[in-house]
Amino acid sequence: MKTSRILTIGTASALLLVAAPAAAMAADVVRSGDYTVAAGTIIRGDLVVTGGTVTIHGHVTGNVRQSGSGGVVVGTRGEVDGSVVESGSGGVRVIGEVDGHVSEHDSGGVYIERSGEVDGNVTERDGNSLHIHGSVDGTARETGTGNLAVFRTGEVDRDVIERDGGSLILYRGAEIEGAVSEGGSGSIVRR
Ligand SMILES: [Ca+2]
Ligand SMILES: [Ca+2]
Ligand SMILES: [Ca+2]
Repeated sequence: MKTSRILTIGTASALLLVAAPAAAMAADVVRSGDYTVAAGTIIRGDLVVTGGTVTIHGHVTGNVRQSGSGGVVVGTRGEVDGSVVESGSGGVRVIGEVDGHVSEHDSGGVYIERSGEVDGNVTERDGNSLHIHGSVDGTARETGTGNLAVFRTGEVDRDVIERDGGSLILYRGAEIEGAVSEGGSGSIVRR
């Protein structure tokens, strides 16, 4: 900028348009193998990836569905407006934002990191565990062999439910606004 004048809202909007990402994709995107949504990229619609890990540093306006080997990583600046559904081997790691639900099936786990935000429910099934260091606005549920742990920075606005093998582990400082429920062979452990 050569001038130091204060930008009007109109001018600022125009600049944002000029700076809009070059790689904006209109249709749903279907890929096989590892796939990365780069920072600044917007996928307008759903992203479907089979047989590879999908890493999101940009923005997906629809749902993200991953199947087969590989998992899903929503990076620090990654945004998913819809839900994330993962199956097959591999898990889900949320460091950025998911506006919908997170649903994991089969052998992997789910890790909501400290900066991670999920507006919907988080469900982890079958093998492995659900670890919450960040915020979940809906219900957190783990079924199958693993544990459900809410760490000291973790926040869950609705219920926390653990079933089957494994325990429900609640660290001091964890904030849970709903009910806490443990079923199956484990127990509620407070640390
Ligand atoms: Ca998978
Ligand atoms: Ca699992
Ligand atoms: Ca369990």
